[in-house]
Amino acid sequence: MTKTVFITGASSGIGQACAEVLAKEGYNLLLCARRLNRLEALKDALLAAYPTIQIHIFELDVRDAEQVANQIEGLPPAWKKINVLINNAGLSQGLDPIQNGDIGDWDRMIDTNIKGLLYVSKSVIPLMDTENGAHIVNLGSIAGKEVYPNGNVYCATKHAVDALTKAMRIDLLTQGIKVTSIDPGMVETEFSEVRFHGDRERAKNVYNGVQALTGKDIAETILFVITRPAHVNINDLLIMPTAQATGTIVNRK
Ligand code: NDP
Ligand code: 8X3
Repeated sequence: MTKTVFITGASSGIGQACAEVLAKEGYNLLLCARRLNRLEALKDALLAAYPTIQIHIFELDVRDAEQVANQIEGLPPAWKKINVLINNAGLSQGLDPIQNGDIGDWDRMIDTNIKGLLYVSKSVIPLMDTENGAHIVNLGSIAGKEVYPNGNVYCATKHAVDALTKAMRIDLLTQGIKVTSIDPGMVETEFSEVRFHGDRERAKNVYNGVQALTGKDIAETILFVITRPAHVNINDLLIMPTAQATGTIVNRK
């Protein structure tokens, strides 16, 4: 049976890499993000490479509770059996001491990383195909395991994701839905560019002298996690570049 994976934030970085890796493995894909043009290009490229799979894309801002409910409720019937939900959409905005923090940045992180993940999960859980294997994979972070200078609100949102992953595992236990947290250190994506509000130079410096993880590294890890036997669940997986020991201790060459 071909399984269906729902990926939020598939227009870039880790989410896009998950789509690429899972398409190659023959999964059908439900892909969403705000930038529909990117999803269209990704869909075209993946279908050209893997013509036997099916892909459905749609525009979604996970911060909008009503839009999330309506879009998921309005999915074509054939897409209403979901095996894997990858709650990947997320962002960091700003890297300032809390006393200088920008309230708009705080709101965007809290609304996306915590509330967005909750809205999507609430709508997708009733559609999960528990008979054939159902799994929720939440993108946490090293920032959900420790707190680093100026990381304050972003770290708080990822600590919340950590708590929600544990809570989901308890609440969904009797439904047989697996729940996993994937917690990466530095992954070179558009993440830092978004954190620094489009300052590409500052973003590039984050990865200077270090071989960061790639989106593909994380996607391949997620593939491993979702292909364990039915009786095996990986609860939590912290994955770092070899050159990174903690959120801030990095061996740069
Ligand atoms: P990118 O910026 O490359 O990708 C983020 C994705 O999230 C984009 O597809 C973006 O799509 C989507 N997104 C952001 N806001 C929204 C929204 N409101 N509604 C829908 N989609 C949204 O970053 P990454 O790939 O690195 O980040 C993916 C996840 O991994 C995040 O949760 C991040 O916190 C986490 N992570 C990243 C690490 C890193 O070092 N890069 C390390 C640890 C965790 P669009 O803008 O089109 O809506
Ligand atoms: C992203 C990794 O170290 O910038 O979650 O917080 S870090």
